[in-house]
Amino acid sequence: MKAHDGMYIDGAWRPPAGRDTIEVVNPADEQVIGEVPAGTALDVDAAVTAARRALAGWAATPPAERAARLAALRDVLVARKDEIAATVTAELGSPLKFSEAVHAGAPIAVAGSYAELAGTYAFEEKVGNSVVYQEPIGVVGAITPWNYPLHQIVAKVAPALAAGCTLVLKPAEDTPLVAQLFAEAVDQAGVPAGVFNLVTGLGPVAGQALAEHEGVDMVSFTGSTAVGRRIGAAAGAAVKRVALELGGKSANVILPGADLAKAVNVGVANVMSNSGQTCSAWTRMLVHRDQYDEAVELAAAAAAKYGDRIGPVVNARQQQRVRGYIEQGVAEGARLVAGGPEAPRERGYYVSPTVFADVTPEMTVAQEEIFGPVLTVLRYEDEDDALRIANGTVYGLAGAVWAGREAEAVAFARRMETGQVDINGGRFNPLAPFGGYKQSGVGRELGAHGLTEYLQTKSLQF
Ligand code: TXE
Repeated sequence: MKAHDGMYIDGAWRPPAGRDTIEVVNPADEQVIGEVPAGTALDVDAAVTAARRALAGWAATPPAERAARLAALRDVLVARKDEIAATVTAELGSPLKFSEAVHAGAPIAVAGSYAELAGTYAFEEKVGNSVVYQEPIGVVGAITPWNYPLHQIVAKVAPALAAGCTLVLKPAEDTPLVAQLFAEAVDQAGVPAGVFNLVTGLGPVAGQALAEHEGVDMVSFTGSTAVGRRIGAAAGAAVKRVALELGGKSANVILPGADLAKAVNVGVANVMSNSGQTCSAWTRMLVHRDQYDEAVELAAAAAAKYGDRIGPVVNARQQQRVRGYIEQGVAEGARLVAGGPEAPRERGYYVSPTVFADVTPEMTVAQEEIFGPVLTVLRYEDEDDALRIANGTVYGLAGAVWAGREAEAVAFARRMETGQVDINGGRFNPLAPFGGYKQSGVGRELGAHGLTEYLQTKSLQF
């Protein structure tokens, strides 16, 4: 795979300050497919300096021109869609069809939505005898994970650019190649030098240097709750804006009267897609006790069909971690009805599509984010019990409700402590705000809410 040996800073690929590199491995066959430079605090500093220099010019660029650059960026991503899909498949291991539809498709939709929003958003508003201006927060440090590597990048970069901010991106070390491709796309789209900068590197080195840099006005982070907590604490101490998209343990609540087979099949597909590496995945299926046995049977059959169709998880560490959770589920008394801890293949970081029945709400597999193809099926007595279980984790990122009547599903969803709920299946909407209640995070991404995160407000009184 093509890889740059430099950092994209101030509109050009520049040699890194140090010599260390990071090997990029294809998790499907464990082959090294490229290497990228491991950035240091010096690279981060150079990138932040470039972003700060570019800030005044980009902030003063009329929104219509920022919108035009975003539209150009979307067009480049469309033109390079096949390359994006192939790159994500090589470094994340996801099946090519999924990479085309989701790993390339979603960021294109999001870039397009911000091309429109940048041109229509009310950056200036009259309120009584005041004029209220929405101004860019400044230089943004964006730190992204590997699970939806391009989507996570675009969900931060596009609204920040629309808002008039400049950025430094530190992408996940497992998936830096699509981040380099994205930097090329930004360049091709004619975004001025210094507005977007890329530093590849390790989290505790380059990531931490970026999060703690005093030239950064806002940190936008997506990743583990443990790292998010530290970044949030450091931002609090420095009194700087922070946006955190963290873990989830979302509930898929199937109310009596719903189409059970559909709800179960879509629910299983939701958890298995991207090999379970989705922060919003519906990893807890909640079923009424009268329908429980039937649902478990359907879920086991659906998971068995996935067999070889899902890709591996991203690396050996994650494979170990997921298999460890499966072992713990068995040890705590949950009943395996599909899959299990054994690696299904000798080569590649694969995990079998796994379903646990007889899961009780306090079990580790029902409380912690596993981030692998593992579904837990829980039994509830009545609606209040279902709600208690649904709300009974530290997380609150997403969820689903299925019911015979839509109004019934909506009423239940309104009582859930969570940021996004799909009603009877739902459909991805790039304009719908996405983000967490409770420990799933701070702030929202996507749509107008996502743009607001990168703005600060000034009012003039007349
Ligand atoms: O995440 P990390 P990991 C969850 C999921 C997964 C677990 C561990 O449960 O099993 O986290 O994944 C950068 N300062 N999610 O270890 O380490 C890192 O380089 C600054 C959920 O891969 O949080 C990468 O760019 N940055 C999640 C990013 O943080 C640091 C998606 C995420 O990596 C840093 C991914 C530091 N000290 C994992 N340490 C979601 N919400 O979608 C690391 N990083």
